[in-house]
Amino acid sequence: MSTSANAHNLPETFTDFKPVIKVASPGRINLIGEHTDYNNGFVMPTAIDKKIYLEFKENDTESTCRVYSATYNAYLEYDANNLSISENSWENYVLGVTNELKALGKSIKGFDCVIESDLSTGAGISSSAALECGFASGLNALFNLGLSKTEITKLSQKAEHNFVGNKCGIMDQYASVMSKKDHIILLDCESLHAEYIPADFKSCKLLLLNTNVSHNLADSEYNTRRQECETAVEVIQQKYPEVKSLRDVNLEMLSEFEDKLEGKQYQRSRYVIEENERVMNATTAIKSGELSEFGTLMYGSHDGLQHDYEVSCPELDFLVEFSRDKDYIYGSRMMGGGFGGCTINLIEADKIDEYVAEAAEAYYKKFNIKLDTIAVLPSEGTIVEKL
Ligand code: GAF
Repeated sequence: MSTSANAHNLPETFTDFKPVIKVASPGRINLIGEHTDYNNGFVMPTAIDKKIYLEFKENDTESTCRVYSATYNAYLEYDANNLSISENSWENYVLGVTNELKALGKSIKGFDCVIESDLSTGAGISSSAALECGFASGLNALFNLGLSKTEITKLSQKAEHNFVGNKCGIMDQYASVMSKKDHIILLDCESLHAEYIPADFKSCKLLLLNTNVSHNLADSEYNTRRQECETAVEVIQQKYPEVKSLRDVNLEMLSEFEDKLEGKQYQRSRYVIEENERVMNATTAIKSGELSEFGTLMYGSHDGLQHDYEVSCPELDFLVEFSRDKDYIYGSRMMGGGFGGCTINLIEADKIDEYVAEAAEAYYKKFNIKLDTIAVLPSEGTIVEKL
């Protein structure tokens, strides 16, 4: 990895950088199961072949940490023993991970790190988790911290809660670290039990269409949705104390609380319960090769996210609608937290070029925004190499 020092007076160490650890940390897609992870439910993600690459070496200082993003030509220097939240959001992923390592009592000395990426940000393919998990995995290897992969996913999630302020679930970090090439994961977000299912879509491929919008509601609305679900659980617990999360609630039970739940808590909860059920049905459909059934569930997921959970946006809805009457597209839905980013589509491989041209033209006509495609393959989770 070569570095360029144009906009910064980078320390000399970066002009002749000799790393000892190299990490490839992937983004993720999610086939179905959206906003279910923080409700202890089920998701179906996998890592993709678009990644963040990080290289590390010690720098012989007691606690000076130097991080250079070659992709963004951005430089951060901080003291591992004196951490505080930054106003630059990307810095908080790095600072947050360092903070969680310290909170676990792990000893970190000074180091230099160079980051490069071919993972789009703001596209809903989880560049955040890739950065957190990649950074944590690199420091784990550099300082022999002895953390397991599961510990890395959990501390990265905590970093996002405590430094970035996004109360995310565990899906993105888990997928980024634990995925297996050519497989998707059926993940139980309560037990963290993972079933690896071969990603066999016959003559179809997964295609991401990037709206190239990222509405800034995303973080605040995300935390509000989480809060609505947790409050609903508190109300349900008054009658059913054994209920720990919406995962333990079925639609019949929920209907008893229709009048007691405030605001939109009822429709949010109904969506989560139905989405968990869709993930289970999608698992059966994929295992038995029923792609039409799987696609129908994808559309059902989008409808719930659009109308009940209300985390979609006009650009995503337009693309999903555009696909509905095409018999070579089995399913389409918004993916990730929402309010922008990508749709994920299950489409006959030989129709991709034709469809993308048609969709891009219609999308540009409607929104005056360029539509991008991101070709993805189910890939291996974080790879750490000692050089
Ligand atoms: C974001 C979060 F980070 C995930 O934890 C998950 O909740 C997802 O939105 C929605 O399914 O990617």
